[in-house]
Amino acid sequence: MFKAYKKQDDQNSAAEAGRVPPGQYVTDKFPVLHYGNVPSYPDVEQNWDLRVWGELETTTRLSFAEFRALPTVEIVTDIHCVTRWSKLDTRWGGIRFSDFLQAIPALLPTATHVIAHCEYGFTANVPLEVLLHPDALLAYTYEGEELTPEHGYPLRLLTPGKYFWKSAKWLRGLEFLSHDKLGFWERYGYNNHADPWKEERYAE
Ligand SMILES: Nc1nc2c(c(=O)[nH]1)N[C@H]1C(S)=C(S)[C@@H](COP(=O)(O)O)O[C@H]1N2
Ligand SMILES: [Mo]
Repeated sequence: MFKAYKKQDDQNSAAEAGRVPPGQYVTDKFPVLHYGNVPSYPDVEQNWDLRVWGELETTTRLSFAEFRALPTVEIVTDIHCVTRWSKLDTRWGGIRFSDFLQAIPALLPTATHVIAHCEYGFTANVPLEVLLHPDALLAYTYEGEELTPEHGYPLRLLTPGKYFWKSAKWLRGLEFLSHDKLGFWERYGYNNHADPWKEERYAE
């Protein structure tokens, strides 16, 4: 065990020191990881929308065109998968989550958590405060290009400071809750807090 960690540490260049959480190694590849199939959208304008419901004044639904008309930003961040690969300086574009909140009906003061609902019933739970970080995006470009189908086209969540499983691909809905509720991987034994710096990989 100790030797394996030591070896990985040696592989990381000095420039990366302090940017790679414990037990992670850096890769230049962009692995694809998910449960189940990759959805396809032959006519995305017709076959895709984003629903928003729960602890807010009214439920709403944005069409593809309405969603893509919202103002966008680009951010550069490091991503850390619980299976131990990390990728540094990844560039993502999309709508900042906090800007998105300005474009939808007002949240109720009771809202504390968000469930990302994805194609085929996949879910991920995230505290609202994590999504108020400026790096939290509803992302649809990667390195300046539209997301590829396997990386989440037409929309994924980007959840800063958490293992990458909370960055839910193929997002179709956001549910605001007044309490926490476990998502898909969290129910399968992943740690609900998912902080890579604390190695919160699995539930106790
Ligand atoms: N809808 C959906 N999103 C998902 C997953 C999934 O199974 N379904 N897996 C998560 C996991 S475990 C990881 S590591 C990342 C991987 O994203 P990538 O394939 O773009 O590298 O997606 C996350 N988002
Ligand atoms: Mo993952």
